[in-house]
Amino acid sequence: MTVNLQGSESIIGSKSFTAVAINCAAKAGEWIKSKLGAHASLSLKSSPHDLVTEVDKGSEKMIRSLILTHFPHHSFLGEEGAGAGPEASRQALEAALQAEDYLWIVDPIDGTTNFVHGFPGYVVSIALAYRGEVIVGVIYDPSRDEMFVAEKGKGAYVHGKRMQVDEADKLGASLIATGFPADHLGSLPVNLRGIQAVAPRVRNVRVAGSAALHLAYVAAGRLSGFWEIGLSSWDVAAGVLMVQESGGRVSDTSGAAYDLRVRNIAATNGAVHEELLHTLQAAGAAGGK
Ligand code: 2AM
Ligand code: CA
Repeated sequence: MTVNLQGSESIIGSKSFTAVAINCAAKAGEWIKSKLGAHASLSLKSSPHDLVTEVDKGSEKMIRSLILTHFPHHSFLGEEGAGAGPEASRQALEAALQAEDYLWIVDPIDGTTNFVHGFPGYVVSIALAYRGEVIVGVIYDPSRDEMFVAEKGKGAYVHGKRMQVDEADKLGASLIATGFPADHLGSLPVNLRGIQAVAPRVRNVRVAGSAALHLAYVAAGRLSGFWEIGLSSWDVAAGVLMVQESGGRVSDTSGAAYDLRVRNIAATNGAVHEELLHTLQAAGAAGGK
């Protein structure tokens, strides 16, 4: 780690940030998997497409309490602690960024719709930011028992092996993913325009239902790129670091540098980045601010 644990930062056993993140993701992921097909409640958040179960809430509670046990002075932002909708998500991020230098950004289940339907592709995503810059990112996929881990400046790994983005040098040789967030009024039409423009130009398109998993797959070289309009910080923070540490490129869909406030994201192997952005922009599919 470039940022060291100091004094009161680590209360129990001086565990590293990354070790705590991995431990939380593994524990929460196993628990989520044990609840597959057995969740009791299903609530709607901002719309009928925006689902939450008691398993999302339980997972967040478990992760939060473990993290705060180790790092009681850190700040914590989780999807289920924030209100529903883009504005609430923006406000929750701003408040959390003001609070402390160290901020944990957690999606307790990314891919809740998959989880509810028993479709593999739901993950736990945990990121740690220091003064707004992501320094640790962990994504755990319990269906396939895959732990993706990235540390700023130290690379990204899966199954203990360093990840590397793929070598596609044009969209025509690329497998590209996107997604449909719950906001059907704002994001859906833009994402559909994007698909219409991108699909004829690429080898194929995948829509697996979890932004975090898509980003981990870009890092692992299983996808050449991913874009999506209307995401929140917890969907992407861990995966963004993973792509960067695997030699890829991340920006917003207008080409501006990534920061935690970015909601319209493009992440690729680097080589196909400009072509993807141009395709989206030419189709009016890059979204607004
Ligand atoms: P979730 O499963 O945690 O809700 C699917 O296209 C991706 O969009 C998933 O990563 C999903 O995360 C995310 N997503 C769904 N609804 C969203 C919303 N209202 N705001 C931001 N991201 C959302
Ligand atoms: Ca999410």
